[in-house]
Amino acid sequence: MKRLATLFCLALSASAANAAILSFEDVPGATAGYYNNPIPDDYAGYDWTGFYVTDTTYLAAIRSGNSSGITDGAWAASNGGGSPASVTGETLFNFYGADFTRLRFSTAATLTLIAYSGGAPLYTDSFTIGATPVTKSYSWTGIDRLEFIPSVGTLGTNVAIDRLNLVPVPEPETYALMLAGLSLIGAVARRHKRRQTA
Ligand SMILES: [Ca+2]
Ligand SMILES: [Ca+2]
Repeated sequence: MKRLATLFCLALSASAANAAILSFEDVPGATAGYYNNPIPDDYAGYDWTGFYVTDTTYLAAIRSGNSSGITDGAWAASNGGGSPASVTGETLFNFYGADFTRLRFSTAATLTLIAYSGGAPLYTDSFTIGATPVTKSYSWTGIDRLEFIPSVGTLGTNVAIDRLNLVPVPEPETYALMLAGLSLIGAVARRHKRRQTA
């Protein structure tokens, strides 16, 4: 009985393996000290457009830059060149927030986030980004695409993004599997109890 419960918990945690705060520490092919490491498609189960990663080596060195945009580990994502960037899921996901920092230039800048499902905008928010990180929290559920659109300054607006909290929405078959596991545990527990009372 105990072993069955353990197995069930293992299966549950495996199905939740994608649920994570992305810190961009493990992007394949990224070179330290280089400013434009693209995030490849399928990284963490998402497709990335206009997204790059940079590390402390680079961020500490760039002109008027800072490394404070990295709020966890040694790497952060950014919209290379100050352009809009987006992340797309192959299935629906929830967006719970991220840390945002303006990487360069002293002019005030805003960042607009727009979340879509099936091409229809569901959620949006705009806020000022500064040279110190701001942690934003959301509960944007059931989306398949999230856009990050910076206001365009003289030289573009480079935004560091770290601790990006994206959680896949479980698919119906995952729920079915969980239900099956639960009823199996229930059945075994009942049989166990019958045997004890017999
Ligand atoms: Ca990081
Ligand atoms: Ca893909």
